[in-house]
Amino acid sequence: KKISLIGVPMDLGQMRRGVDMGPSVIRYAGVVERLENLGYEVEDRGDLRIGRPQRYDVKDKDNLKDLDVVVEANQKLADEVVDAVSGGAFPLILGGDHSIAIGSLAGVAKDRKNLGVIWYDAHGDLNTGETSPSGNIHGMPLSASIGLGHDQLTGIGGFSPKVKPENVVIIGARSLDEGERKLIKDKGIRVYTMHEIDRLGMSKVMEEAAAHVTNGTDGVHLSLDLDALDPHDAPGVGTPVMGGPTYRETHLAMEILAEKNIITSAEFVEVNPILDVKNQTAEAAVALIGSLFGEKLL
Ligand code: DIR
Ligand code: MN
Ligand code: MN
Ligand code: MN
Repeated sequence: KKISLIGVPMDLGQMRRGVDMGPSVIRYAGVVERLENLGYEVEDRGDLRIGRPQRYDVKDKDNLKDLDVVVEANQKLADEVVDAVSGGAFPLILGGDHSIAIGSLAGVAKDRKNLGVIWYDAHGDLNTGETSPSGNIHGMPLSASIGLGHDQLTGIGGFSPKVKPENVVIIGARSLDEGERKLIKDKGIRVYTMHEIDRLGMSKVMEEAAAHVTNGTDGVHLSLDLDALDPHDAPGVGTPVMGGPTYRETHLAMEILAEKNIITSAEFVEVNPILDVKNQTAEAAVALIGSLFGEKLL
């Protein structure tokens, strides 16, 4: 089984510089060796070349920061994912900030018309330029992928939407903006907030989530924002929120996905080594990737 690794050194979707080093530190933490030890053939496609704005964090009239460079990077990523998939590989994308999910999903959804998505995140990433309090595009990739927001974002890959709202599950949410809450209700998006995780336990949540995203779908993409984890376990992220699932609970989530063998593409995003403690967050990402790909102690 072949895995294509794609690095996306992009930090323009949010305000904390440094998340562009994510792919590098995740490699440093040993992702290739970890996967090879599990028997996978790993093709490291290296990092995409990402543009730079003349000045950072400049919002356009639609409340979108660095839109042009973000769009260009995502188009490149979509093409790279299509190329990896055409060679029969599992695309594993390393961020970069979460705005890159737009390109990942554009690439993957090209031949999966009913893609399921697991969005493991402290946030909903369901803003648009109209609802966003920040103008940061990393708070918008899920809405863009269901066809909402600026047409340069929804149009990446040349088609829209990439995903149907009924095929999406958000897990770990504990920070949602007003417009995101409204959208979740209007579109009937399944969300397991920390309340449900506390009440049901991660095991039950993952059973239900897996059933939901495989119902009538032809593949499942896992989009894992490291800020989903409790900041105690993943301090190296730009927008930490207290009270998240632990390292252990997140391992369990990955192990359940591995057991069910339903994930067909994945990305790990928002690792920022500048904000981290001894590369702990990249180390966590690599350990979680191990579990997702079937690593077991015995
Ligand atoms: C916030 C933060 N909802 C925004 N979003 C983050 O700016 O739209 N997403 N941090 O990962
Ligand atoms: Mn987040
Ligand atoms: Mn996110
Ligand atoms: Mn984020």
